Amino acid sequence: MKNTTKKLIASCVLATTSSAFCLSAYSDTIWVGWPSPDKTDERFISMSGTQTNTEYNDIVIKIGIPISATSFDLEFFDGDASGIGLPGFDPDSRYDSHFNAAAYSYTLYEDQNQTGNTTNTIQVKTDADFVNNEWSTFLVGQTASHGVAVNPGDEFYYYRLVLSYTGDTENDIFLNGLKVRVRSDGDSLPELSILDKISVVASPINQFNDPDPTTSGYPYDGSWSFPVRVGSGFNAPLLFTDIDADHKTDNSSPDNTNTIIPGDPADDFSGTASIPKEARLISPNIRYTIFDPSGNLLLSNNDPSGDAPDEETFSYTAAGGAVPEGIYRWNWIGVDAGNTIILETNGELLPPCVCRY
Ligand SMILES: [Ca+2]
Ligand SMILES: [Ca+2]
Ligand SMILES: [Ca+2]
Ligand SMILES: [Ca+2]
Repeated sequence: MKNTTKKLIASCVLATTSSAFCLSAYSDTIWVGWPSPDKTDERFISMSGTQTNTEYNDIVIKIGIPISATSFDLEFFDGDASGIGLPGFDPDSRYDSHFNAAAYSYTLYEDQNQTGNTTNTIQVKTDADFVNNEWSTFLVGQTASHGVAVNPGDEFYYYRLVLSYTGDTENDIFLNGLKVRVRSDGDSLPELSILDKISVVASPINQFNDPDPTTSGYPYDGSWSFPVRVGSGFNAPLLFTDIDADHKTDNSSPDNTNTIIPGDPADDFSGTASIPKEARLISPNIRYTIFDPSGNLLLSNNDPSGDAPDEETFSYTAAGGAVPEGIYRWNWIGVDAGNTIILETNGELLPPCVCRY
């Protein structure tokens, strides 16, 4: 796709008469979120389909709750999908753009063995269970252990969260922005990482209500920095695939197998006599760099993918054939506000924001 314009805590108690403080089962109030636990940074997971010039994928998030924890909380920001279409028109809606769209299903499974099983469902909710433009509860005080034996060496209780659109992904008009965050008790932090593909976007999603770069104090600067974790004994090569970056010319690709599909609308669209310049342009032209765990530059790509279904892949194998373990960095700049990009890697895509609340 697509830029979006063209289409449409802890429990708190009053301690004294003059102040309040929070008492919690948790040793701290640190939330780990994807893409962040910050409701003000204007960055989102996006779920959308063919009618918004993008590619639909279920979003699958691996959740690790430390073995030392006894319970955890899981929340969604703007898990609703109130949208701007009819029926269900909501003039105050944020971060959703819909027209007669169906429901979203959000399901948490036990997945200790990381097999993708769907036999042990922990919780199911839909977009109707969540509020607009705020955090709300998916689970609170959930027992960390889920009744399944952990494997030798496991440091976490593993869960899998699957976000799905239940309607026609080819023909329905829908774009749902949301965030996910988790916290647990004990001394170790929980983890969130992406399995399969992830689509991200910065506001505006709802062009009538969402902040954009012309808004005072708008925080998004067009950059995303994704950590990609590679474990020991990784089977080479390490793959980085981007889809729907909407590069304006799309003349090349890292794998030299490029099909030229220019962005529509293009990132850094500079306007024509009849079509004004995009209000959401963030310079420069969309691009990315990739660094290895030692900080060495592996690739500088100034011409990522064009419009969906265009996709491009960079394949990395170090000298000698192995892929060293550690945290790689996939750094994007110039990603216009409202431009959805889809990312996929066979490493573990960790949250781009390391800020914690
Ligand atoms: Ca909303
Ligand atoms: Ca939403
Ligand atoms: Ca740009
Ligand atoms: Ca796009």
